[in-house]
Amino acid sequence: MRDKIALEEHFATEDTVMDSAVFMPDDHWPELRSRILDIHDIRLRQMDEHGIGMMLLSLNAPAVQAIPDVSRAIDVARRANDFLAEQIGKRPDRFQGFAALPMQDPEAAALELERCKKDLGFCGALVNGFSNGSGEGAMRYYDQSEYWPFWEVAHELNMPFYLHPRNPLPEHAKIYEGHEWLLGPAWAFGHETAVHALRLMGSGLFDKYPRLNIVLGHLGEGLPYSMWRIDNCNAWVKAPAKHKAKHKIAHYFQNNFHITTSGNFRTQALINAMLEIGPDRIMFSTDWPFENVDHAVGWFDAAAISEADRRKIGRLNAEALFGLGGMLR
Ligand code: GRE
Ligand code: ZN
Repeated sequence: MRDKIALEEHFATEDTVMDSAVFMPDDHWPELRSRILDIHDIRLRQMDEHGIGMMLLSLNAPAVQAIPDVSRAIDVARRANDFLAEQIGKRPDRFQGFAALPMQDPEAAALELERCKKDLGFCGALVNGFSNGSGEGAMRYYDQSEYWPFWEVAHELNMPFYLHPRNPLPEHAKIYEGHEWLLGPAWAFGHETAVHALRLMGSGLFDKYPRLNIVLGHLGEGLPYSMWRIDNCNAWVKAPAKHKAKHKIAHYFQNNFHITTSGNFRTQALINAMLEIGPDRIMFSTDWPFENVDHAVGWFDAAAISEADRRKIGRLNAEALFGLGGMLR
């Protein structure tokens, strides 16, 4: 398929690039480093070669979210966003952007989101999971009440929010002790992110802000496969739901969430997702530079789905969600 749009596609700045080093074997780090710091050379060639018309770019992980010093978090986010805007300005027909946000300070995050929409023309935000709080082991999840004014701004600005993975803090990762291979993209990323997404759904946030759009990568971080069980386990007991939200969790998943194919190139999983969230809420992505564009595209272009669904997932859904109509070739 030509002219695909891809939206979990990362870059790094000199401030954040080393955050990605731990995820790569030493002998692959020079290659990843050159891929992630590049915008207009290797990346654009990959896009041309594999039928990607546009990438929506986002900062690498965990970057801003893992900076405990709030003023530094604000500064790193601002600089990354300014750099990204400059790069987009050189090829607005091929690149658009997601804001990095200093979620450690909800008010500063809302202001940066507004700046990124109004001054820089970004089409959403991408945040790497919880933010480090002050003090050892402190984590801030965005269902917490101090974040609701931030969500009000995101809702008002109609800016989709991509909740991207990060690892749990070492002091909260005891379950993985001695099994470090489970950290990162193999398992811990998805688990961490799925729980965060469920916290948002169960908090009642989407009852208050019903037009909020949250995007998850990796075909929904396992949630499509588990959605029925989350709402229907032990149904014979007929107890009321224990969460604060008005509707079943699946209601929010199907009305406030979108998922992408980043890093999960498996037709069986895609079809499960199409049956649970529907083909209108799934969007193509690769997860460059952590995954290869040819692996994502080779799979997606040939996947056993209808051509109408391929057009929606490959391009049309992203065009509609991010209002990209006017910017595309
Ligand atoms: C990602 O951001 O998607 C990512 C990492 C590190 C390893 C793999 C991966 O940040 O997909
Ligand atoms: Zn990613």
